[in-house]
Amino acid sequence: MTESRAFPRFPAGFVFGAATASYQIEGAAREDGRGPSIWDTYSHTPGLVANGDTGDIACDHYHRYPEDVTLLRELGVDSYRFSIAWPRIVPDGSGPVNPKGLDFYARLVDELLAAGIEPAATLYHWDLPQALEDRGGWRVRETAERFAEYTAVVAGHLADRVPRWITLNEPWCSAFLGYSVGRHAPGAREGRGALAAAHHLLVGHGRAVEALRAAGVREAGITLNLDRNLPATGSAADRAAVVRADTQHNLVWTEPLLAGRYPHTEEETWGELITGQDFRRDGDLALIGQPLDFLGINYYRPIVVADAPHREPDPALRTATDNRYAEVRLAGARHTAMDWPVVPDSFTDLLVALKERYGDALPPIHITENGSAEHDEVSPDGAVHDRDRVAYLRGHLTALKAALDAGVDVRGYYVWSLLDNFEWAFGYGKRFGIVRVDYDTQRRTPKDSYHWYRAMIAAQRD
Ligand code: IFM
Repeated sequence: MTESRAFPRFPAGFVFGAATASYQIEGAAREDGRGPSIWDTYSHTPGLVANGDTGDIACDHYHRYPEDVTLLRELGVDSYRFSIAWPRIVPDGSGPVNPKGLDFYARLVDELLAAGIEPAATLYHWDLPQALEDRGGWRVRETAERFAEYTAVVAGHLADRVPRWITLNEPWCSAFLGYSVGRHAPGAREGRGALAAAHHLLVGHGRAVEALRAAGVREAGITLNLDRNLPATGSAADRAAVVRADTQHNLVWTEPLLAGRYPHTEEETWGELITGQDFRRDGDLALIGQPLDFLGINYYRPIVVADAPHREPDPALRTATDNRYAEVRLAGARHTAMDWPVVPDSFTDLLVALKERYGDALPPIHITENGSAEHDEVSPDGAVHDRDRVAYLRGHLTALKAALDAGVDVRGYYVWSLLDNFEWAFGYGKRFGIVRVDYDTQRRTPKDSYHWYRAMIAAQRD
């Protein structure tokens, strides 16, 4: 599967990569001194994850990383984005550092460098040490301080070999899926607790950037899952619903990070939940809004929203994601195995709109995740002919190129994901990999999308 039809062409030096995350692939959950994380607790709580799946073994990447680096090398990527498991480094969240945890990432980094692949490390992809959650988790400011300490330890060991660092992955998920919707660890359903978590994640990001700068890293950034929110109709009510959805998903992050302010639409979005809050301090905006070398964006789909009443009538019981809008299914679009609509143009629109809003304050962008879960089947020939994923990748890379042509400064693209893996509350049932993982044998099988992506990268160099 090497047809070169319609490969988009990117500028010289554009970075092509693949991404994964620690809890989703590593396994070895109780090995070499790793402490428990909130995802161990969550996944081991009956009924929370589909099929009772956990990350205990996952893709066994902890032991099989040389084979996975070989897959990356043969793919021809410039860079590999992985995440570091905080509970491997500081098992109790504070206090003693675990040298075996540091050793694992040093070995992985050395293996990547030997294969000619630039490591890109994410410091927090949701596996908070359980001990910190027991002391309040992201609801409390102390967690941001512990995050800065952990960052200093890791960067102190790896800054000389890892050029690109991402503080947080998708803080929206940490704050709102974790502390409001309850579909991610730690599984809370709160109002002000979730808003405090959002703020403390940003404070933690700022403190981590300081630690990364002190360690002399080449590039520091953050990854956001920004949403393209579209109104269900042209009505004023639906357009106002889009403003609330944008505030909750996007502006809560981009305004402090890129414009040095809190969203001016936060009161209409959160009402009493946000007024008189006491978690913000003088100086926080300057800390959060430090210049970044890049902004990471994870993009998968647009979201269609319509005006709706609060789900919870009693304001005292309301969660932070109860913002008077409802998601509507997008008619006419193909939907992936996640039931997400496939609309590549909205990827271009999101990036162009971001540039229009923030202008020169927008740092260079790396697309740190993009990909699709599909209903993969192993053919009698042993291959996985994942045509829908190939079409998704082709469409989104073409849409990305359109954003570059429109003047958006995008420097890199990482496919999600190298491997099929633990898709959080969906368990192993949803497969995002361009490499199939047979969870019984741990056998890796590159899918057609892997071969397509490899040919696309190779074509850039012709
Ligand atoms: O698997 C996740 C990843 O951990 C974060 N971004 C979205 C992916 C697909 O849901």
